[in-house]
Amino acid sequence: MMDAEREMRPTPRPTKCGTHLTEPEEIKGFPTFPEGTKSLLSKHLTQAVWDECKDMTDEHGTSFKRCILSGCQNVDSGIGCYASSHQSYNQFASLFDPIILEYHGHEKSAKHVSDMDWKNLDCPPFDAKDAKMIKSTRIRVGRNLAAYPLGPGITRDQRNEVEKAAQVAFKAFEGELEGTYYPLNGMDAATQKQLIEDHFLFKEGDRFLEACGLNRDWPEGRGIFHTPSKEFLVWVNEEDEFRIISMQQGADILAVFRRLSNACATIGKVAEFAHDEHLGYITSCPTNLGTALRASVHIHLPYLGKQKDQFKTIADKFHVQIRGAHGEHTETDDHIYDISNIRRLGLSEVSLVQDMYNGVKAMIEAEKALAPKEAEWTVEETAAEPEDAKVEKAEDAPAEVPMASSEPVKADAPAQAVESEVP
Ligand code: ADP
Ligand code: CIR
Repeated sequence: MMDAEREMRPTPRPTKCGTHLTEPEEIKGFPTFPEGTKSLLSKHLTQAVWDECKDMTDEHGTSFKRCILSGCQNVDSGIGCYASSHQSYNQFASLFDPIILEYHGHEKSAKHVSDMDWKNLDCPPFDAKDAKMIKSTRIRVGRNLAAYPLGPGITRDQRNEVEKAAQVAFKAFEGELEGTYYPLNGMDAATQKQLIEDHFLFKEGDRFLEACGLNRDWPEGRGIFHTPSKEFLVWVNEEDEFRIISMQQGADILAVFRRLSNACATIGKVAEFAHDEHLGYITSCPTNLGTALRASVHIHLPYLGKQKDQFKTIADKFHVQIRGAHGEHTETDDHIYDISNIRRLGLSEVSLVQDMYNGVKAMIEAEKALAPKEAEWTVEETAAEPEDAKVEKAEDAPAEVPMASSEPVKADAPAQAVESEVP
């Protein structure tokens, strides 16, 4: 379009954001958010950024409007945007850069560092009695193939090619990493439900992912690889093309990290993942950039869980976040919390698992100090629950957990001050 022609066109009226927006093209004018919207998108999508990017597409043809639809539709988003390709982080840099800076505290000139050597982790086993509070441990990383767009921009054929490439790569796994790939397409409903309930498989229908195009053609091209023990798993074509997961019952964080680090070294030899010096591993959600690592425990904290302020203070101090135990955006109804590192970018994998270990250790100490002396801190023994906690079940929990509001950090705040609710 000629400049003169563009100047002749009337400026579209601002577009009100909300659930009525279902397609990117419906965002015609500058998006306006309801009062009280706290997403980083609403903060950093200025008129100047909009004017620059509104008609842009990335090198694969996915539009800027597609990248922001999630946050324009879901005004309760913490972040509100997804990248459609590695290149879109550069193409739409005027939006992504300030979001990355605010969320991660990672300057444009900063380099990402990596260290997945489990021997560098300082995590002596927990005392046997303390370890009983921890039900299970899980560490995952996200990866995407360098040769393809990210999920929001991938075509159906490309997604199926990624699934095929994944199946080839899985052949490299040996010993405790050897397993079988199960496509979601054709999996019976009962098996799928059980795998989700047992925390092994992703759920379907996330509204944030739906809006950015990540759920297209579901369930085709999606699946799960796992070992017979289900202690090592890989999700294929969910939010990222690969989610590599090590998990097991109990509190042995070192064993879980050792398994993950061996698995990543193995698959890294047969698959080329999208990566650069500044952003580390490239992921569709800007919150996961860098390590794309989330190390978590499911831990029973009936006393500390009741002390909201203290719980949140410890979480902030040790850079961990508190989630419900059934995945992101879930609540807890049995005093079991998901405690995980909140930082992802600019720090090594070892440092982030260390954050989680340190935070969990501090929470265990706080729980012991709050519990009556005779109490036993086990998941099974609900007798240890405080009396008022026993009657407070799911319907009361939402106001309490996750602990943090979704208020974004101040521009000068360090990354660790970011909300516990996302990612
Ligand atoms: P992510 O894959 O980003 O870590 P979710 O929070 O949605 O995202 O978790 C995915 C699944 O993994 C959920 O079923 C969740 O309960 C399970 N999960 C997470 N951490 C643990 C853990 N420490 N032990 C057992 N299951 C876990
Ligand atoms: C949001 O902005 O709140 C959602 N898009 C989720 C952001 C972080 N979570 C994630 O990537 N899993």
